[in-house]
Amino acid sequence: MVEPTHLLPRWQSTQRFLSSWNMESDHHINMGHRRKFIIDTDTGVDDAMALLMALEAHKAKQIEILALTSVTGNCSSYDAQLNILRVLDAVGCPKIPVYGGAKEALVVPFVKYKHYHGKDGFNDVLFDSSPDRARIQKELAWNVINSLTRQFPGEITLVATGPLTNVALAMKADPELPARIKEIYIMGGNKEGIGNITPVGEFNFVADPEAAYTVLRLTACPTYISPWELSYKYNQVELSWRKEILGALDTPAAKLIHKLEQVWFDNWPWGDQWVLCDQCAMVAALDKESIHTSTKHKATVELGGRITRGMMILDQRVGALEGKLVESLGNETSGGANVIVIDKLHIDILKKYLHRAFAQSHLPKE
Ligand SMILES: [Ca+2]
Repeated sequence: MVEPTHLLPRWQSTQRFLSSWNMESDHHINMGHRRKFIIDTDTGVDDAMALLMALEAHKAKQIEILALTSVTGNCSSYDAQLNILRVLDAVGCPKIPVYGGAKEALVVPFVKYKHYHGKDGFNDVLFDSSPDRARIQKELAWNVINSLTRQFPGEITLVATGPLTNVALAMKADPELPARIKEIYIMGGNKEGIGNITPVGEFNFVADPEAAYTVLRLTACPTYISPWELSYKYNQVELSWRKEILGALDTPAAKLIHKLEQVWFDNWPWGDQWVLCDQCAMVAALDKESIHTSTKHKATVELGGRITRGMMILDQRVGALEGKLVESLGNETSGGANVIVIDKLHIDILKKYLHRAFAQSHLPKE
């Protein structure tokens, strides 16, 4: 379908990004070119699964992970680094560089009253050994995001599965960064005002609303949002499939996730639904064919509000997508659509990537 030009999102006004939006060109990329990834993570349990999905694709040479950066969210950035190393070691990828990142939110430090992933992000389960922290690189997240995108302009897919603090800092540190990123996949925000940490707020956006606001305001490439509603309401993967099919796998990757998730399974509140968050953003990043339905929106993030701080706001008024209502939004986002909200995934493709992630060997595929 040829879209009317007045509905084109702002990134499509820049010719250089046309190729990253075009499915035909994606097919070409998947056929011969190894896509480059940076993954920014506040490594909780769902981040660990998302990382395993990416690492399997890395080992299969579908993608190349250039850097893993940690951010404070589900746990401290410090603990997130250790968790990343544990995941890397489970699948034989110890050489992928890991970088530290923001220790707190941009403006208002986030105070957690409930530790859904335990205090350490990995449900406080015990391990026999601990990876060597000397493996953490000296360079910091926002610097490495900027330096790698300078090295590979227009080539890097950025996947953010935690609060957007590092990404916002990187964009603020170098205003040219948004033009160098190929595409961004974010787990965060909400499209129907359904919350998980506040009545109307999703955790990653509420943990650092100013960072989410900044990234949505400055982004200049196709920016995919995997919102809480996709995880909670529109993505029905059965817990019984998780337990019977994935539960039967005993690779080191599967054993790691079994151990982490068991804490939740002992007191599971979601019935026969296996709630997935970062995994949804990751499968979309790995394989666009997994996106069943998506909608372009002009989005921003509420920074005030007694109850609504951190809520993602979609401007659905007539004229918003064409960029005609800039003044009435206080110039928060210039132009029209700035995000693509993922409304629904192909569950069979999501399951395929999850199964590959759990089933992968603990050895590198070299
Ligand atoms: Ca996360």
